[in-house]
Amino acid sequence: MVFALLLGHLPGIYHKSNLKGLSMKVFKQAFLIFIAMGFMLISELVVAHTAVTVTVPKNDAVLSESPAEIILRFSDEAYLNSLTLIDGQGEVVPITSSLPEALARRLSISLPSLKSGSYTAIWSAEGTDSHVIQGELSFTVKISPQP
Ligand SMILES: [Cu+2]
Repeated sequence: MVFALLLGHLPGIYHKSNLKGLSMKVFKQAFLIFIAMGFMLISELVVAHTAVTVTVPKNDAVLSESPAEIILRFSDEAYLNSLTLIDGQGEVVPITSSLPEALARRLSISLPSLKSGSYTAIWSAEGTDSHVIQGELSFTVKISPQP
């Protein structure tokens, strides 16, 4: 009787423990995948893509004279794809000088003489890992009238 009961339960126990072992294995795998994904996410954030570190003028700067140039400084070498300067009326201000073509950490864009007003430079650059970096830089020129 006890033997029969044991025998009857045995496959059940075996099956259960096997299932438990299997689900544990699946759980462990899922956990490892989860950890790996976490690491991938973190490394994606930590592995620094080229980023702009300093701009001249600074964003939102108020300048007493027309800036001679815009300087974009990057954490690593970058190419300038484009730079568009827009005035306070939304009109594109033509940049007469040629844009820098070389790969550099410091990109300088010579500006034409600007009159008083607000300006926004919209730029796009590309790091050596071919990720596109975009930014906007706004500044105001406030030239005090000559006495
Ligand atoms: Cu990148």
